Formats: sequence, C-alpha cells, structure tokens
Amino acid sequence: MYEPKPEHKFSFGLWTVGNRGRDPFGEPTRAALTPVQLVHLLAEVGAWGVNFHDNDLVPIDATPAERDQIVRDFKAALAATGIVVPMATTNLFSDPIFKDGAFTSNDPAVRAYALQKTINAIDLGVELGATVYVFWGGREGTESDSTKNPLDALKRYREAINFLCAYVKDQGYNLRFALEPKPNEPRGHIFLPTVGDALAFIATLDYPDMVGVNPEVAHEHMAGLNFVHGVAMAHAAGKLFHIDLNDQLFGRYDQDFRFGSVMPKQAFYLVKFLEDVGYSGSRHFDAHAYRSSNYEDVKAFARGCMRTYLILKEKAAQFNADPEVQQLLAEINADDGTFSYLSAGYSRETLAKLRATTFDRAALGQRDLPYERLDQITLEILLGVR
Ligand code: GCO
Ligand code: MN
Ligand code: MN
Repeated sequence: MYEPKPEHKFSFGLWTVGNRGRDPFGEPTRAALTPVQLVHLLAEVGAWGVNFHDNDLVPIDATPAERDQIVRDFKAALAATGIVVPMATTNLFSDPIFKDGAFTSNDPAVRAYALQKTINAIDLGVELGATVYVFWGGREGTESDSTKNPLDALKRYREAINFLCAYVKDQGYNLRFALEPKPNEPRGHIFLPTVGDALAFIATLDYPDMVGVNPEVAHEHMAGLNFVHGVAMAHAAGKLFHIDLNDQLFGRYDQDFRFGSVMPKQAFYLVKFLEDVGYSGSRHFDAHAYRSSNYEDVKAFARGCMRTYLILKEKAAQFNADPEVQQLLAEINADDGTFSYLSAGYSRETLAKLRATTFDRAALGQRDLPYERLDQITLEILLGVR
C-alpha cells in the first residue's frame, strides 16, 4: 500500500545513500560504495531517480579516459535498473580551491574555475538526462564581513548565473536552474540564506524564467522558519522547480534526518501542500542515515523516507475528506460576498463604497474561531485514532 512507484518521483542523491557517516568529529563508519552499487541499492528499495554532483560520479582528478569509463558503467547501471537522472549539480565546496567560495570568491581565477567546472558538470548532467540543475552555494559566504563586500558577492553570483543561463541557451539544452538557499554550514553566513532571498535574487537575473528554487526542509528549519510558507512563496511565484526533503530540529546543527522523522506534523503540512497543489517535480530526499547505521539500515532509512511520504499523503487525503474538517473549514472561510468587490482592485467607486461602510468591530472581534478543535482533529488523524 505504501510501495514507492515511479509516478511518485522519489529520488535520492548519490551523496545521500552513499553518505559514509563522516562528521566534523569522526571518520567514516561505512565503506564507500561505487556509483553503480548505489544505483542498484536505490533500485532495490524502489526509488525512481538518482541525482549527483559531478564529483560523486567522476572524481575531480579523473583522466578523460577514466571519466568515459565511469560514465559508461553508470549508464549501464541506469539501463539495467530503469533508474533515471532527473537532477544534477556541481561540487563547488569540497576542494580547497573553494575555501572562500566559488562564484563569489574574492579571487577571479577561482571564480573562472568555478564557471568552467560547472559548464563541464552541466554537460555531464545533460548527457545523463538531467532537466533540473541545482546550485547550492555551500561555500558562498563569510565568517567575517570584513572579508567580503556582500554587494560585490551578489554581483559576482548574478554574473555567474547569467553566464551559465546563456551557456545553456546557447547549447539548446532542456535544463532549468534551481537555487538552493541555506543560512549557514559550512560557512558562518551563506549568501541567499532563505527561499525569500533566493526569489528576490532571481528577479534580478538576465533570464529569470530559467531559474527557480530548490528549498530544503532542514535549511529553512535551521533558520527557524516555517518551511511550508517558504514553499508556498516559491510555488506562488512559479518557482518551485525542485525540493529537498529531509528533517531537522530548529536550533541544531545540519542534521539531514530521514524525512518526517523529527517534525512529522510539519512534514504532514508539507506533503499536503505538495499534493494539494499538484506539484509535479521530483520528491528528492536530501538526507542520510545515522552515523551508526550499516548499509542494511541505510536501506531502511531510504525506504522510510518514501514510506513516510506516502503515509502522510494518505493522511492528507483523509484530512481533506473528513466531513468535520470540511465543515470547520467552511465555517472559518464563510463569505457571503459582501466584500467581493474589493478583489476587483482599486477604483474611486470602490474607495467610496469602502469609506461608506460601517463595521461592527466588537462583533467581528467576538467571532468564533474553533481552531483548537480543528488542530486536535488534525493531530488525531496523524496519530491514527481517527
Ligand atoms: C547541504 C545541501 C546539499 C545540496 C547538494 C545538492 O546542506 O549539504 O543540502 O546536500 O543539496 O549539494 O545541491
Ligand atoms: Mn542540506
Ligand atoms: Mn540540499
């Protein structure tokens, strides 16, 4: 019943199920699996897609011949399993060259290298079928604002994205960009920290239609924000090109937990939102198993992400079909049409009509809002007693 199917568009990164459990305090706890082994692992758990950074697949120092062999082997694994590549991205954060950023580095040679590396990685992604290209600016930031002028940084960021959009257009690729905001980690302060910042930035680009966002649960939670509200902003702007699903408590380090595992109520509202609006992109799990897990448990982690999504999807349908919920929502949103004229926008006549209206302020302030009842029903649906 909660079996993942291709139409659910569940994807994982090579770096997610391939995460080896390294953290700032400890060495890896799991052996490395090859990209081919990871594709087979994803097929075994029932995923639809695999995403990768250029260097998850092709090591940064691979020769052209090695690259070609790796890509051949990877394509064979995709063909054998039916796994697709919906999204690709560039690693612009691991190598020491990016210690002070990539597109926003103070060094013009580093910025040029980042562009060249991204162009090559776009070619690789497109060759493997990607139609969404993610930009997570993990190193684009500062620890000390003495070191970088934020206006210069934004200008450099903008010029880089403009250049890359023009490249994609020039090649005739069917590829859209998705900017992934994050407030901090690994930098003290990362540029484009939230969904709202990214949306504002996109409006300043040369080809804003090509560029959307890739919001991540954990990143907005790290900033203490309501993720669903951020996703709604992106969706309303026509910019929800991709989404990174995981879980994260507020006020903690970058946890990347299994989807829905620590804030299931928030996950419920998110799944309900995506399903209600008919979001048609990938449901990408950018999470990883606990450091204590072995690969059997990594499979349990991956299955758990998808299963929880499907359970919450069922709960969302139950919420929508619940007669008491519907009745409460109808009460809350009651509208006899008296003020519909305001939706037509401003005019002198509208203004006159509005000015002439007398409001019973006291009565409006006394209106019944049974929100406790509604929220308790929500909780009981989630807890499985309704
Ligand atoms: C993080 C980010 C990354 C990006 C990935 C793809 O916090 O490390 O979420 O996992 O999503 O680099 O762009
Ligand atoms: Mn993240
Ligand atoms: Mn992410």
